[in-house]
Formats: sequence, structure tokens, C-alpha cells
Amino acid sequence: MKTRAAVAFEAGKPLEIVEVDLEGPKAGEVLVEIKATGICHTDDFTLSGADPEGLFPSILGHEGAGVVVEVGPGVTSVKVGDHVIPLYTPECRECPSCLSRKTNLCTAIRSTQGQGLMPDGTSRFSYKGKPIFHYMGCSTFSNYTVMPEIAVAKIDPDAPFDKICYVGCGVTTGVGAVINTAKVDQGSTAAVFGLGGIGLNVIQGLRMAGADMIIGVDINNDKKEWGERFGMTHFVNPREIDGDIVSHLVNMTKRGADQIGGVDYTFDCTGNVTVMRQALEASHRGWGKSVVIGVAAAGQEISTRPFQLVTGRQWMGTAFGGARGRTDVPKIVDWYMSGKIEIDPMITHTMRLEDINKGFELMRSGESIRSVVLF
Ligand code: NAD
Ligand code: AHE
Ligand code: ZN
Repeated sequence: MKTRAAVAFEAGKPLEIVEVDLEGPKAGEVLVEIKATGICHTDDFTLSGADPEGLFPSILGHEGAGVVVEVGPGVTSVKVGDHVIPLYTPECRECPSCLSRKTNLCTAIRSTQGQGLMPDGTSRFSYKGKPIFHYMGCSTFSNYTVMPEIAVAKIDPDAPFDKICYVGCGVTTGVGAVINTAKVDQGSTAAVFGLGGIGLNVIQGLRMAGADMIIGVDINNDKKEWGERFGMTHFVNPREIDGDIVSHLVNMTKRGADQIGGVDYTFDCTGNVTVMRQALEASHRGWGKSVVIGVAAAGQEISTRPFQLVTGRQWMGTAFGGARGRTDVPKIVDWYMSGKIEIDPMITHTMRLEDINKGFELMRSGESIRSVVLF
């Protein structure tokens, strides 16, 4: 079949809207009509050429929602008409990682996914007879895409596509980092570095978890109001303080008889390795947990004095908020439907596929929280 898609032909160039060829689903795969897709910072990271796994030409996009329109042989877990969210972290429930119950990082199809291919080692997309790579196993910047059935989560059919597509990455990553990865306790202190599409969801996760002091850190003052909207209690612009951000946060969180400051939980949502170090070092001696969410460019490395870890701080990371997609994503959609979490105000812009490059510009300039493309 033919489908309209925004193709990344080259790193650093705008996407081009063209009609591409798409082969139907093979065994264990489903054809999904994408109804809406968010634009995540990670799409821009890959488009920039900084992603070691970035491949071109490819169809980016990993934050979508849509309807199953065809199923390949042997598919049992979904049927035509089901509403689904594509999962860049699948859940096969059979691989050693899924069976371990220790991680959400299913390994069933990770190696072909990283090569921009379907599990059989081929691409379903082509343009003018030449293959186009899949992206993160999803390629939601296409009106139709093919997914393995283990990589789709069946969701409430009443949930609006233009909102719950955001659960496909940003919402689940932010809220999940708090609940699944850091396992934040009630009454804790927390600092969130970077108040974009991910950081604001960390903030709403912290509010849900009952954190007392929620400090937002961003170099853009416009983000203060945004953070407060979702539960942030204090805002710091590191460019507007005397001294360094680590001491500032430690001083802000001095509590108890010994007056040793430090934040119970910190989260990097910037992808900047200097910020990751600051987040770790601002966490509390003895028990602080610092979670890396941001994705850093090829060649970038993190460092700190080992003493920071010897003295009890834990440096950890999270992909997709530690969520097991087929199990957890439908629940998060239900949380949205019942009002337990908010999504609507974070979707600041919607656009047609033809205007997708505008969505990238809004993100780069810090004007948007989330742009959603409607098909
Ligand atoms: P975004 O562009 O919407 O937000 C980034 C925010 O960080 C902005 O508000 C910006 O002003 C702020 N910022 C930049 N430099 C800063 C600094 N030095 N100090 C403080 N704040 C600073 O991006 P996003 O969509 O929220 O994504 C954030 C990061 O998370 C990206 O690196 C993205 O690739 C990554 N990500 C990771 C996962 C995962 O599963 N681990 C999932 C989604 C996104
Ligand atoms: N391909 C990059 C890393 C990109 C990355 O870390 N991706 C996150 C999701 S970001 C979503 O917006 C992730 O899930 N990682 C785990 C995985 O298996 O990809 C690189 O550096 O090679
Ligand atoms: Zn993402």
C-alpha cells in the first residue's frame, strides 16, 4: 500500500512529506493506522545526527496512537479495530529480561530494532524502490506503520488519540521514572532538571507520589509557571543564582538536627552530561537517588568523584520510565481517563503532517511543551 510519511532523508535536514510504499504485516505483525503522534526531543536528537543508532533515510516518530487495521498470521493479542499505542520498548513476556521481573527492557527484538529493521531483518517501508529504515520500532511519522504485536499496547477505545499519543513516550517516561525507577516516598524532597515535555511529567509523578518539596531547575524562566501548574513548589534558574547549583540545592534542602542538606531524589531531563553530574551531586549523602532520563549525544560521557557514590548516592537511569508497555501503558491511559493524571495542558500545539517541521522548531525554541501531529 501507499502511505503519507515525513521522511528523514539526511541528518540535520528538515523532514520531507512524501508518499512511501508500505508492505503489509507478516507473521506476528500488525498494520496500524496512526491517528496522532507527538514530537519528542529524542526524534530531534536522532534527526540532528547525534544518535549513534541514527539511520537515514528513516521514518522517525515513536509517540503515537492509532487503530489496528490488519493483522498478520498468528497474531492473537490484538484484532482489527483495537485502539493501540506503539511501544518502542516492547513486552514479549518470554525473553530472559521480561521473565526476570527486574527490568522493562525486553530483548526480544532489540537488535533488529536498533538496525532500523523489523524482526525478520527487512524493512516494510520503501521509496522509489529503495528501503527506508524504521525508527525505534515505531515510525509514527507515517499515517500507516507495521509493528510486531508484542510492541503494541491495547488501550481504552474511548481515549482521545490526540492526547493519549503522549503516553507513548513522554507521560510514561516522566511519571514512570518517579514511580517505577526512583520509587519516590511520600514526604520526600525532589529536584527536576529540565522542565520540558519529560520534566513536567516527572513533576506530576512527584505530586502523585506525595513528594513535599518539588524543585524545578531550568535555564528558561518561562518554565516556572509551567512547573507550578503541575505541582512544583520551588523554581531555580541556575543562571540567576550566586554560586553553583549544587550548593544552592543542598542549602535549600537542609533539614534535621545535623543540617546536612541534599535532595532525596533528583532527575535529569535535559540530556546534558554536566547537568547529570550536578543532579547526582545535589542528591543527599547516604540515600540520595539520581535518575538519568535525558539522552546524550554520541561521545558524551558522565563523570563524578567516586566518593559521591561511596557516600551512598545512587546513580541510576531509566528508559520508558521503567514501564512494561503492554501491561502499564493501558493503565496510564486509564489514569488519564479518570483524571488521575493530566495531559491536555501540556499539548501546546497541534498540526497536520505537512507542518511537522514547525513542530520541531517550536521544541527547539522552547515555545512548546508538546506538539502533536494529527493525521
Ligand atoms: P525538551 O526540549 O522539551 O525539554 C528540555 C528542557 O531542559 C527545556 O525546558 C530546557 O530549557 C531545559 N534545559 C536545557 N539545558 C538546561 C540546563 N543546562 N539546565 C537546566 N535546564 C536545561 O525535551 P524533553 O522532550 O522534555 O526531553 C528531555 C530529555 O529526555 C531529552 O534528552 C530526551 O531525548 C530524553 N528522553 C528520554 C527518555 C527515556 O526513556 N530515557 C524518554 C523521552 C525523552
Ligand atoms: N540510541 C541512543 C539512545 C537513545 C535512548 O536512550 N533511547 C531511550 C528512549 S528515548 C525516548 O524518547 C531508550 O529507550 N533506550 C533504551 C533502548 O534500548 O534503546 C544511543 O545512544 O545509542
Ligand atoms: Zn521520546
